[in-house]
Amino acid sequence: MKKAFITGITGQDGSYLAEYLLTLGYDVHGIVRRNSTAENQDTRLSDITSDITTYYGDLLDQGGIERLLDKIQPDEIYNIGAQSHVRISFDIPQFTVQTNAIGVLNILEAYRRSCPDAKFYQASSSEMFGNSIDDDGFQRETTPMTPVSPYGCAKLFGYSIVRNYRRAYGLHATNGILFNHESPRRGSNFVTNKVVKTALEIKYGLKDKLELGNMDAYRDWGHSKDYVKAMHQILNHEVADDFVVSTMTTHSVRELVDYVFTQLNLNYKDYIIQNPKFLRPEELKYLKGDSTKCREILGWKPEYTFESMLDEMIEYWDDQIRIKKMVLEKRY
Ligand code: NAP
Ligand code: G4F
Repeated sequence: MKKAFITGITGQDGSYLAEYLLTLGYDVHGIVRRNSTAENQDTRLSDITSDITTYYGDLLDQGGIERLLDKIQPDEIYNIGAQSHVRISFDIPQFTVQTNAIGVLNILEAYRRSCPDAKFYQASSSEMFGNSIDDDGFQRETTPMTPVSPYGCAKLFGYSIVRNYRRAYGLHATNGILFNHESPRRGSNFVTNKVVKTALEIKYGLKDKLELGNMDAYRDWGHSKDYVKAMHQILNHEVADDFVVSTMTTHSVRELVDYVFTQLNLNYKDYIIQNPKFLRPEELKYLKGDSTKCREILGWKPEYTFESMLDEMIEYWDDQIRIKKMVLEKRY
């Protein structure tokens, strides 16, 4: 039985990855950060808590991570934990850099010293490209990286130090350069889940407006369930390498909003308010990833489309908001 160690197991990707690895017969271990309220600790893991082993841990605590890797001796390490919100990285830049840059170095050092025969995956991001685009309108593995946020700068350090450790120490250390990916488990302060959830609240009369920032940014949006399969394939490729993972399509935030509201028979123009609070000091304007390398070498391709991913989120939030409305009506 192969052993996997996952940081960020309580998040969107970490929880889907844990479920996916269980279906492949893995023994899954992961770290959970100590939270002052236990109820907020592992809500996304509720279906699999008895099938996995979790430990308290934090990427900022290098000694703790090293002791765990020493004890578990995993075959595969997935470093998915991060402060993952780009706009919030402007509010808490030092914490973001500590976790997303120094945290990567912490776990790489622990890996190098405790279990150097394991394979390592680093959750790198299309945010590292910043506003750099190739002439054909895509970003790919060779596109220059010029990040435009503390988050992107920190992720670029993480990506670079993984490549450095691969070459310097011969470690099987890989990077997945993932473009945006979503699901019902997405945090509701990211734009997809915020739009879908608020549109349903409007439909059920619980809210009357949706406040957004820049609606003219473009993103290449896929589904997290497809992307965690790519993580497993990248780590298990015989040569440690870096791969872009994307749908190769792009949509604006406005198109996203229009699609969701139209599915609910609403006109988004009646409900949107632009609030500067949600703008970023510097914005990444356009993302469209070329994942040819990942498709040709690993045989990966996404099953979800932009529309089917959003339809699943709409269905999920429709159930949640309907229940919330019933509970509120019963209470008062
Ligand atoms: P997410 O839902 O925000 O999950 C992030 C996870 O990291 C959570 O479990 C969080 O735990 C944990 N974490 C935060 N700070 C930590 C620390 N100091 N030590 C240990 N764990 C910590 O993010 P996601 O969407 O699943 O993304 C997973 C990874 O992929 C992240 O590294 C993200 O930057 C990267 N990425 C995401 C996308 C995307 O579109 N989703 C695209 C490219 C790259 P708490 O709940 O305790 O905070
Ligand atoms: O959903 P977002 O916050 O995702 P963003 O900034 O693209 O970052 C996500 O994808 C990265 C990969 O490229 C990951 F590395 C990162 O961890 C994260 O998962 O924002 C998407 C777009 C942005 O252009 C933003 O300015 O939506 C725009 N937007 C407009 N109004 C908004 C809002 N974003 C948020 N979160 N909230 C708004 O009200």
